[in-house]
Amino acid sequence: MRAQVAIIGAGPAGLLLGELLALAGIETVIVEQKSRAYVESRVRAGVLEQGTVGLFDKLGISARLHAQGLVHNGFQIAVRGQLHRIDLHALTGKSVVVYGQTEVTRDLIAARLAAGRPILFEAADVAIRNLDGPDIGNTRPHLTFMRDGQSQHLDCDFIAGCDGFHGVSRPTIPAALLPTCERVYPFAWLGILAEVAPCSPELIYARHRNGFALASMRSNTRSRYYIQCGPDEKLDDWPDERLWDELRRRLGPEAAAGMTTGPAIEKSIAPLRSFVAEPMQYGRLFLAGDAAHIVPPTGAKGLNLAASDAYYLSEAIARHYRDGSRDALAQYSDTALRRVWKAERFSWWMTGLLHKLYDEQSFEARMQTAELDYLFGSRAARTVLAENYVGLPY
Ligand code: RFL
Ligand code: PHB
Repeated sequence: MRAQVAIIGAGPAGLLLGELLALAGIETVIVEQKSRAYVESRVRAGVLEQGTVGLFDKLGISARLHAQGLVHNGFQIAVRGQLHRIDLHALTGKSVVVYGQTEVTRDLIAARLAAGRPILFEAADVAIRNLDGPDIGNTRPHLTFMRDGQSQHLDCDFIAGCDGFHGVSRPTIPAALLPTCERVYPFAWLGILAEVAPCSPELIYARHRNGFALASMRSNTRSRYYIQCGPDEKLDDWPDERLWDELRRRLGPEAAAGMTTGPAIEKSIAPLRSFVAEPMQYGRLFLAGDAAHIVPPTGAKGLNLAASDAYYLSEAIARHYRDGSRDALAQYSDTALRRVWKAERFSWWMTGLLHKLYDEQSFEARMQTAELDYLFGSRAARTVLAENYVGLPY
């Protein structure tokens, strides 16, 4: 098999990249280790920046997104039982769209397969071969993998490593040439999805002495909630009743009054981490999305960064095929990382602002309270929060 660009991973980064490259007339093959059903049912992100929605518009695949996605012009922050609104639209002129990652991947996969562009699902032992050094040289790399019991070989000009945090792409790069920067937070998020109406028309981020909580949604009949828990806690520690009780407590009386409870359709615990590997390129291998960086989900940035990486990488590759230049390819990492680091900063800041990290009487906890107080009293501070939340420009 041969493609101009071999893409590893059919998550948001790989799928978006594939469609953006197709728009530029560039052939791709996506190699994915899981099944289509598995990829389409992975419950994760929910908030899309306007820039991410813009990419769907550009690809001409945003009809369902606009029909079913919920436009949110603001969100709430609950502190000591009181709600404080961050009016995104008034502060920035922009809004976000609540549309689940499951729907994002479903739309992208449907569009790709309808156009006859290949996704090789259930590919095992994917390996990157023939990367001959850090520079973009002339040697062509290839992929090998197993599919339907047969070993396969995919020749290409470039490889896009879009295989998430636990993929093979990043570990293929010699560690000595790929410095990483990491913060593992001393807590996790327990998430629950339930077929019940949301407790509030807007997202509520709560800072409570027991820990953080978030009320989100997937539609007007499906809710997504998260609470901060210990990194070693187990799902068994959190039977549904305990979880709903704690959500009511942390989100405050107004949210509690509007809350409908119901059985969990999905329940999972995710550790929180900030991570960046740089550069996002080694030879003809380019990393995009979670393969290169992770943010804690507090700022709703992970999927949106996967989208901006896919955009920058598609532009660089398209320019290369158009005018033969390697400059754009060589600059991809720096260009993408400038936006990545700002989102890392914002996600780290939002996480520190809203989670229980310290003893309530500690200096740090008092700083957190003072910062929230300042935020609620200052339009300038709220504007800083809002312009980061809706997404910095590409
Ligand atoms: P993905 O989605 O992990 O996709 C990688 C794909 O690569 C495949 N793969 C391989 N394929 C072949 N060979 C291998 N060896 C492979 N190894 C892996 C995987 O099967 C998979 O299909 O990475 P991508 O595309 O970079 O997308 C990143 C986003 O998924 C992620 O950043 C977001 O989900 C993060 N995130 C959020 N982001 C937002 O922008 N807004 C949000 O509201 C938001 N909420 C969240 C989140 C992540 C969460 N968790 C579970 C960490 C909420 C949560 C709870
Ligand atoms: C979600 O709905 O899954 C969600 C929303 C906002 C976040 C993180 C996750 O900050």
